[in-house]
Amino acid sequence: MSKILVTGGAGFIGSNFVHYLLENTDHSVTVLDSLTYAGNRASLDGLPADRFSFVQGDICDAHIVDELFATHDTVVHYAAESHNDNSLDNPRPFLDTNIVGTYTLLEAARKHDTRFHHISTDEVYGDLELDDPARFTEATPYNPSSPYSSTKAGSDLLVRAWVRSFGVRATISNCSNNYGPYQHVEKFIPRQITNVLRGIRPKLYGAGENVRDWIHADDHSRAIMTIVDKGVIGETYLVGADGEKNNKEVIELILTTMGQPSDAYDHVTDRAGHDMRYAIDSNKLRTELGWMPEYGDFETGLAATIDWYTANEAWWAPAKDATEAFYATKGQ
Ligand code: NAD
Ligand code: TDX
Repeated sequence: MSKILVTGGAGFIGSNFVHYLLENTDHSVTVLDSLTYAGNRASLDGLPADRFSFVQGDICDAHIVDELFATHDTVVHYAAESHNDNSLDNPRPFLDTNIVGTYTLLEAARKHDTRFHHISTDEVYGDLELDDPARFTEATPYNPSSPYSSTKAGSDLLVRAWVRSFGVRATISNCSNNYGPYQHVEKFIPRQITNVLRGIRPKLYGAGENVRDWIHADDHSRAIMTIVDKGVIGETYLVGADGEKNNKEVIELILTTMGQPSDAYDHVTDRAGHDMRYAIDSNKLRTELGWMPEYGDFETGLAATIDWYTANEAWWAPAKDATEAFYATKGQ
């Protein structure tokens, strides 16, 4: 039984991980989250008070970080500025949280000899061509495209350096695109589901040929606990569920699942520098640590996600208008 500190636990993947931990293990959990626009305390409502606590604070605040590392044996680090479109608009918070925040946590892990797991993204590898059969592996060279992905790449390199130079007991995982409940309405899948629910036409960037490799957030959570329990210190593990689909297919699937004509969407201004394709080879995690995704079927997971947004309008409605107003300023 461990005391696990989860940074960014009020965000999308972090909150799913906290729910997973409390339902499937006997660990106790503290969340450290500054509740930016992307954090939502309601995602953690109703959790058992004897095993769960919440601290509102910034991962760049060395004092609060030091106090929490002194009293937890394991840290799983999700906190980040996570949205590519925002990073094109204003990169500075990405440097502060993703680089300086990760540095602040690593210094505390070094001081307290804390087991540290760093959550990262497949976007650090850049993108692949549509006709390239290759997938990313742990040996793929870093080649990030956006301010977001370059700061995540920088944070990964800091973790590697702190392992090698200071003996910090850290592992890294790079995961593909997640979907599931509690994802902010700025992101592709929740934006389109909530658009349909609001009677707004879904918005596809450009021609929509860009491919993302979708994984359910619960499969990601299981992968992270597998790495925390069995991962080799200093190693990187890629996490993916063989879920490649292009954006046009996904938007059409959302529309038909929600009872709409499959062409009832708009093509809007493309994202600057838009990565074409991500694809993960997660063989190392599967063969060395024995993890397997449990959601074999994207259609079923997507239908459950649509049901969740339909049933939880009170969770997403407060962010919807401001999100659409921001996109409207960019013709998106
Ligand atoms: P999110 O934007 O939904 O949540 C981020 C959380 O971090 C929010 O609760 C926010 O309040 C918190 N936060 C931001 N800055 C902070 C700071 N300075 N101090 C404390 N808390 C802060 O993000 P997400 O989609 O859940 O992503 C979580 C992590 O997973 C990120 O590191 C991201 O790079 C990585 N990741 C995401 C995906 C994906 O598909 N969403 C895929 C692979 C990896
Ligand atoms: O309205 C939209 N229309 C559209 O076509 C939005 C918001 C997005 N898109 C496209 C852009 C991407 O090709 O859909 C795809 C997915 O977009 P996002 O949800 O913004 O995700 P992406 O940029 O792929 O990054 C996500 O996965 C990797 C997360 O936001 C990152 O945090 C993670 O690292």
